[in-house]
Amino acid sequence: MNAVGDIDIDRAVAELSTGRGYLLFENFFSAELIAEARRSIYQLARSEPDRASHFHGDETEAAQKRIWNLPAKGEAFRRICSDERLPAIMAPLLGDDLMLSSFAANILYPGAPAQEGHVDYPYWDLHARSRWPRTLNASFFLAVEAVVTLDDFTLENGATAIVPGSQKLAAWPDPERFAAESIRLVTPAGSLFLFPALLWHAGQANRSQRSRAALLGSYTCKSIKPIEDWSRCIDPEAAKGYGSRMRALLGLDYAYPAVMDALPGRSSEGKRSRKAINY
Ligand SMILES: O=C(O)CCC(=O)C(=O)O
Repeated sequence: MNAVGDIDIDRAVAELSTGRGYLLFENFFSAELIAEARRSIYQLARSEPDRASHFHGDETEAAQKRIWNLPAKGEAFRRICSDERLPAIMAPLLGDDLMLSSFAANILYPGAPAQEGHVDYPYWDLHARSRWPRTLNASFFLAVEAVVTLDDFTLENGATAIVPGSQKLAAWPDPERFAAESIRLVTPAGSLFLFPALLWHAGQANRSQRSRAALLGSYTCKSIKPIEDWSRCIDPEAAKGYGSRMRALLGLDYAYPAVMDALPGRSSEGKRSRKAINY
């Protein structure tokens, strides 16, 4: 079996691509790591102002909060997003050189409204269909999403809604179909759920008395421009201390885009070249 820990990679990839389009793992991360990440997120939420969010219409009085650029904001976040099991499951879909496109937190405070059903493919604007190639389809995935629950996800507090199988449609969700076919990912804190960014999904309204927080990781293949511009978000000095997996996910050691004029005069790519420019 092609496995990492007790996860059968081939089955996982089949489920994500041609199956139900999502995987849910309870207790994926240790209780200590989740507690530390949760503490940091609520602390950051107290110290940071409201930040840009999406799929809440023109809402200005946010009852939810985004904390962006998490790789720069603590070792716990770096440990979570660079956990070796994530690239092991995603690599068959996104390639070994997959990168992190965004790693942020979403906090839904009591009273937070539901998002509209959407896809992240790999940005947020597939509703503007003409901005994307006409032939775009679901034959391969440009991004995979990883949601890490920091609080229990319940029906009352906004557990994410998804439509199983919708990753095969490569289409913006139809609201009526979304309402009729969506299910909720009710799961305890410390869970991970994975889905291709084409799966129809949306955070739901928080009708409880307590906040609901999650980490949202978006992973993409290397030819996609990440949502968060790591070259400007991450302090290069601090990044010298990051592990090699983390650096690779941030694309810090990847050669392209390159100033080709600055490269040495040799053949550096192709099967017969001794060394690609990024090795
Ligand atoms: O927080 C959630 O439940 C999902 C959030 C989401 O899908 C998004 O912000 O794109």
